[in-house]
Amino acid sequence: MATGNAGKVREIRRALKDVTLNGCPLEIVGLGDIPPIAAPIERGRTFEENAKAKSLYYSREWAGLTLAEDSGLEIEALGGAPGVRSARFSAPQPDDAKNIRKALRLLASVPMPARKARFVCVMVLSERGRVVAEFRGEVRGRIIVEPRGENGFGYDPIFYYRPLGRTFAELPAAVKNRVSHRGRAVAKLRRFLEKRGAPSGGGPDGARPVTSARSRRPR
Ligand code: ITT
Repeated sequence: MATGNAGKVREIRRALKDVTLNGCPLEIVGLGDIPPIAAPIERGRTFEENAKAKSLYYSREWAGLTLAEDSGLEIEALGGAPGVRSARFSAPQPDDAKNIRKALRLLASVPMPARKARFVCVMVLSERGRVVAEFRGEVRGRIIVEPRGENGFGYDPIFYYRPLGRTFAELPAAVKNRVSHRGRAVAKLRRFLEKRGAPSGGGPDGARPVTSARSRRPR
């Protein structure tokens, strides 16, 4: 997994823990588990661009399958911000608590019905400099006025998920995984890996097919 975010690795490991490829268990390693590789700068304007750039970059350094994901929170009243800037919203020295405080400050005068938001996750699976497949997941919620809950990471304490009447930080990991943007994307990835590992092969179910232009080896 081409990510330095331990929260992402934890959630994806958990979601894929019983998947096998041709009868072999998957071993999932994050960037923290291997010798350091200099990180690429995220310059993309969309989650898709960033996920693809990260995936291709690291897949040239790694012999196995490489999964990168770009994710973030889009708040309607802020014109979709923080979006692709979610991790660095409170730059120059961003962290989760400062990002949350900034979002709440900007929303201070916005009434609850207008505090609509969605989490988005785009995953790109690559192998040796070629994109293999892409998966997208989204989940809608509201931004509450004060953080609640201790689980998860990032903006989870202020993201209220109405169907369960809790913030994501108030949900056990397994429950968040079932409904979250990442959980939805990873369910598609899971189906793809299960088919890819099957003896007869077969096309991905729920994966956006990779066209010849997309799968061309980047220069
Ligand atoms: P990598 O690029 O190394 O994967 P990152 O944390 O910088 O790690 P992103 O650029 O994709 O990753 O930024 C994602 C940010 O969006 C993350 O740091 C959180 O602030 C927010 N985010 C994404 N998924 C989230 C989730 O499930 N719960 C809460 N916040 C989330």
